[in-house]
Amino acid sequence: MSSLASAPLRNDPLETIRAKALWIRRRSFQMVYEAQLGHPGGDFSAADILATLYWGVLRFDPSQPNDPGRDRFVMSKGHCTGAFYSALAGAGYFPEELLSTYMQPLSKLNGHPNRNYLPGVETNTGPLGHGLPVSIGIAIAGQMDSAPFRTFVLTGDGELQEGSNWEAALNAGHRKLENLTLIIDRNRLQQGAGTEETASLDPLDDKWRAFGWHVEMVDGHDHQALYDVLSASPAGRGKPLCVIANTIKGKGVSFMHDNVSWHHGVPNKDQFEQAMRELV
Ligand SMILES: Cc1ncc(C[n+]2csc(CCOP(=O)(O)OP(=O)(O)O)c2C)c(N)n1
Ligand SMILES: [Mg+2]
Repeated sequence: MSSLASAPLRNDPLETIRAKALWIRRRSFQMVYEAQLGHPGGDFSAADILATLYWGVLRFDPSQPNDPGRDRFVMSKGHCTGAFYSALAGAGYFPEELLSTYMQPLSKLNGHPNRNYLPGVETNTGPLGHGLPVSIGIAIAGQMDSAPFRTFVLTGDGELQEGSNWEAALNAGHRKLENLTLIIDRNRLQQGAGTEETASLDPLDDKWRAFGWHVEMVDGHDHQALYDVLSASPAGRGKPLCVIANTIKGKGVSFMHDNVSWHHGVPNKDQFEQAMRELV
């Protein structure tokens, strides 16, 4: 029997979540600076979501990463490993020192997360459009077992152009997977351009409703709002939950805000130092 099945929410105070979000931004940007590789714009749009999940919402024990009662989190926007690995290390899944090996030859910390290398990674991601289908499989298994765990998945918004998401959306709605929560990092930018000029998604909330989901829209940088919507019990909702988190790509560093060149841009020394001065 899992020790986590009836564990309380992690429920750290809001100040802790804020501090961890800042730490994720600083630590991930250092990783990207040292490796001269990464996706810092999307790391920063997701930092507050990840901090709220790992320090406010998810039930997990990093010393028992395979505990059957754990909540599952799937980082479908798997290119944003700077933020994801920082969150996992900060949450205790592996030593912080490992973060310094980011992208190095033979490192366990590749550009895309690999469940065979790192505890806390539920499934390999990076090729966009797979995290939601896999999460739905996990949620169906939980539903069949009447298991109490919840499954959370974070996708990008550009990622939703992958058709696999919409097949998954149809199935989750049909199966009324109330144990499943999709969070969309709605930063309105993808690689090289805006989502709306590439293949428009709006009205995004209506699309998910039409597929049988309950939809909530929040400010994806407001920890309290994220906490409220993600921690609410799904019991009795009878539908999967889609949280559209409105975010800013590059959030936290002025010259990166909403700037598409920081999708996979990497900082020089001056930019890194300015970012560290701003991220306080
Ligand atoms: C199937 C697939 N096609 C292309 C890519 C290359 N790629 C990596 S990130 C990205 C854009 C993703 O945009 P979005 O989902 O909006 O992510 P975010 O803005 O949060 O970084 C692309 C095209 C990929 N990883 N997988
Ligand atoms: Mg995006």
